[in-house]
Amino acid sequence: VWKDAMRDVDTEVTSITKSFVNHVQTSLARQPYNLDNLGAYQAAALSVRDNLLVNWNETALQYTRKAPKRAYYLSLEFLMGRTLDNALLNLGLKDQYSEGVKKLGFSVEDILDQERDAALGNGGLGRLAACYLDSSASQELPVWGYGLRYKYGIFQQLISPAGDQLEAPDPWLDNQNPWELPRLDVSYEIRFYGQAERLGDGTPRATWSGGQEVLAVAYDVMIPGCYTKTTNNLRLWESKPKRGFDLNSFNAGNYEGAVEASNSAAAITSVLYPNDHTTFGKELRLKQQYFWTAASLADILRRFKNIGKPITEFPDYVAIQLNDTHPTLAIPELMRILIDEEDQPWSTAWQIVTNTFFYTNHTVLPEALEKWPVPLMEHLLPRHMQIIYDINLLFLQSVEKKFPGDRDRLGRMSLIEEGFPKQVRMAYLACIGSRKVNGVAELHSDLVKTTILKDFVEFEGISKFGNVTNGITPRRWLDQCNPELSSLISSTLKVDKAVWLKDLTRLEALLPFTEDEAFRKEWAAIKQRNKERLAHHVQTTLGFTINTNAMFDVQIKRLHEYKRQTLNILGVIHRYLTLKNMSAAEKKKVNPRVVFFAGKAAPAYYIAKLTIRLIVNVARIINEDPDTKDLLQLYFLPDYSVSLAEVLIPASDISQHISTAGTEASGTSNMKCSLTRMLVDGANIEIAEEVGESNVFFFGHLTPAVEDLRYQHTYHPTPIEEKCPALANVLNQVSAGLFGDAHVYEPLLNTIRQGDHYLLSDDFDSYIAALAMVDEAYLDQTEWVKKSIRTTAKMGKFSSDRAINEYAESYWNIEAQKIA
Ligand code: 26W
Repeated sequence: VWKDAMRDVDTEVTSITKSFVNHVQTSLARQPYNLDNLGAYQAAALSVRDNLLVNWNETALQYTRKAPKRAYYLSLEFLMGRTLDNALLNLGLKDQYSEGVKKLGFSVEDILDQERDAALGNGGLGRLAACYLDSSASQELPVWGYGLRYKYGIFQQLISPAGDQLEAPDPWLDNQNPWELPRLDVSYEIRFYGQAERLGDGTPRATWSGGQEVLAVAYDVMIPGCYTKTTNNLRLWESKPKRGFDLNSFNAGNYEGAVEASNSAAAITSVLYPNDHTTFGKELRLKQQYFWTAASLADILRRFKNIGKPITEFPDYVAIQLNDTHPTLAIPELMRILIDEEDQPWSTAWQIVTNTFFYTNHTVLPEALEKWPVPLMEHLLPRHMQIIYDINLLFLQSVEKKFPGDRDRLGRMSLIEEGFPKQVRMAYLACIGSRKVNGVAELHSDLVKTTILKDFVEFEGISKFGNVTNGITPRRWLDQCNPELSSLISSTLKVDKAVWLKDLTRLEALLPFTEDEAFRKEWAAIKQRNKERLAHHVQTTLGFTINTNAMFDVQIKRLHEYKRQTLNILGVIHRYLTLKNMSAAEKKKVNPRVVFFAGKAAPAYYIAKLTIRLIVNVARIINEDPDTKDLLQLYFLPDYSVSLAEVLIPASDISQHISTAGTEASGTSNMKCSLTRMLVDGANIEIAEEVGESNVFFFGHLTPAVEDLRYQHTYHPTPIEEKCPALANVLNQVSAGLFGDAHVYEPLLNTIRQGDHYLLSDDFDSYIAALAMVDEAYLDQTEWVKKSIRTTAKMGKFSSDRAINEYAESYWNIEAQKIA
């Protein structure tokens, strides 16, 4: 329907060149004949934006007219990457634009390459939010995102000559952002600090006054669906001072004082916190969380009020998804509005709240569970702290009723953790304030229910707790980043990509083609060209020459001990040492391998940064060693980003997902790499269930064994020399300075020698054995390509369309809206 016969491509191309030239002259005020690629990108983006705006307006209008129930996705991170290519593909205009700009003397690739990533996120959680927006629009669901418009996104990663990670700011807005619309007319006043006083009139009401007030101003980002008119909205808030500056101070000659308030207001949305899985209890971060949830709720409430329904019907029109605990303050904030401003009784307010919110947990690592010090909360948000105490009191009373006299349980379940200082447990607040709670893969959701929220399952009943296995958008992660594979699939299946991209289970029809030699050849040839594309990229950006006849092995994700990049690099060293001891004849049988790492470390995460340094310095030695360099190469690619992932993933033969069992909630790059992968964690088990165990390489201990092993490490430690001589040897070589810096790596190596919390010494031998199996399997190229095809064919489940439909049906209760 979308690609209807009425579309006349020639006319489209002509109107594209017209609109392009028009934007060059009138929006950019430049001349078409001496335009550079950046100018061409801007003109093309503005011209595409015109298309999006028409659809975006119509979508908004229809939602307003029909007033369906809507869902709002609150996420502190949206890792969007680039927009132009995605928009062109979703609009079905890529070919027309390519031709149009070619006529004007540009290449579409060069133009696309000018765009800076919108990198308003750290890793998995932020990219998941971006995939869900794409799927919501593509599935025609009325879903809006709410986030913050950080002036600086995730830092740019540089690697110093010594191999250390350095961080530079990410000024992504410097060249202007054609994809956002400032909405200076949409703004809200947000209060901090001040005094809260209960009215004491028999109602639960209180007043909150004084303190600091800042403005939240809306910036809207269009989210086009794939082959549909539906174009949803991502609303990002920017902070601004309520008054430009203090005129009294200015007039009194105190110029610095005059801009101080203005600076502190602007600081709220100035930078994305670069921490993944760790909190530091920083006041500015808490300010960000409240600023964003308060502005979003005010906006949602205003829209609801326009429908003219009684406030008790709020949950019939609004579902709010909390992406991890970061937006949990929305719960006491909605209570505050309902009680203090709408004059609702407590029980009605709680009823509304607990039917509106849904909470997704993304990690069970204890250090990643957010807690805020009570004194900080009391100071910054005095009214919310009162409300949290009230919620807690009533909650604990009902627990006491169900489990009389169980004091331990009350202590465990309290929203307030005792200690100095006391802390508010945000995951518990999110849990009791929500209609439903879910994890992000079967294994992870089970762990949520049996570990961190066990008491809550016992108290509230199991039916409140569910699972929605993560997904990824096949538009970006197949069609856009691997266009040749996409067209091979369409031509082989004789199905337009408009169909299979929106119903990824159709890929199953590829299975019979595993037996088709011509198809397999083409499949392998595309992989080869993708490898060359990556090699070219590395050559031009870093100056390294890569052996494209080797197996490409990637580990691409945030640096974290639980993800075990260390296991991988120690495995590489083991391989290197083994190669060094081989005869020429033995070496002939070895399959060359290139190992790529990419990923950022939190700036204060010392051990993660040391891992990067080790990788870089091992690479330096290995890549120069004439004995081995044809058989083993190692690269750390700096500044991992969505755009770099789009080049790396289609080129990979194998991707490593080797976290300690039970620690990775889901993982999503495992889905993107849609070929052979490793270990028993997160969604990997479900991937193996789908694609078949023969197409993945598992190793190591399983989740139930982890606790026992850790107990052994603590109370009956065995020296590594005894337990795992191969690993001991590798550690000793590093200690001895084989890769330079003799003592520098000791703190990293000691995490394994002492405690070994992530069980490297337990899993090392079976890890090496699994890698050998991978080598073995790769030698049989026919079978290897079959594995690759089978894996892709069975990836249907991991489309984010499937995931978002589960949320829509089983959580939010919203329906698709056809935009005419
Ligand atoms: C406040 C500190 C903080 C910051 C970020 C705590 C926790 C987080 C995130 C929840 C970390 C994260 O990104 N988790 C990842 O979420 C992905 C999407 O569900 C999963 O695929 C990953 O397994 C999980 O680590």
